[in-house]
Amino acid sequence: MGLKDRLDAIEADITTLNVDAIVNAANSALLPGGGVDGAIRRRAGAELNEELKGIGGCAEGTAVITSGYRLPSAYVIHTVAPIWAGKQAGQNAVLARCYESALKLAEANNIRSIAFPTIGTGAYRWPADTAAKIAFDAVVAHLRMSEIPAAVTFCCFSRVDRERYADLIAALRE
Ligand code: AR6
Repeated sequence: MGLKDRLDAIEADITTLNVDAIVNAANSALLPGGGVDGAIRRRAGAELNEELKGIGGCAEGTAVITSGYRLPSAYVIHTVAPIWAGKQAGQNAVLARCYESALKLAEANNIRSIAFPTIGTGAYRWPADTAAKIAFDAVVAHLRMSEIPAAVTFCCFSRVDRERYADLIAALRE
């Protein structure tokens, strides 16, 4: 299967997706938040809060895995972006590590299909185009090295974002 066949960009609520794992844009205390985290916790149910309390925290650029409870997806992989501090702050590698860490955890758990939201682009204020390039490059680098996960979905929350990722996929050289 070619690289492009393993990638997809959609506009959807990530909590509705029938994939093995969805990724959450969490905070480092793993405390309840808004945005995608709020949506995931609402749909998963209270057990997810309890499991996250037990884990206690997650450093920027790292990831932890939990059950998906009442979500259609069996797992949730939680990762934490840095809060955008401007172009000069040199945080790109940390945002890239969010994707790398999530994909490594997916690989370790034999997760075949995974969906990412646009991590960092909401409350943490990353410019959408900058974040998309970082996300895309990190995902492609992983897929070039590993067969697992077989499929990665960029789950966007706006048409503009979906088109941005669709353009990146279309321009990809195998
Ligand atoms: N499905 C897919 N994408 C969504 C959904 C959804 N249901 N809801 C929002 N988005 P954010 P961050 C998009 O703020 O910037 C949290 O409260 C949203 O439109 O969720 O990494 C945590 O607790 C945006 O494009 O994550 C942290 O404190 C993208 O998901 C902090 O916010 C990410 O926005 C993390 O901020």
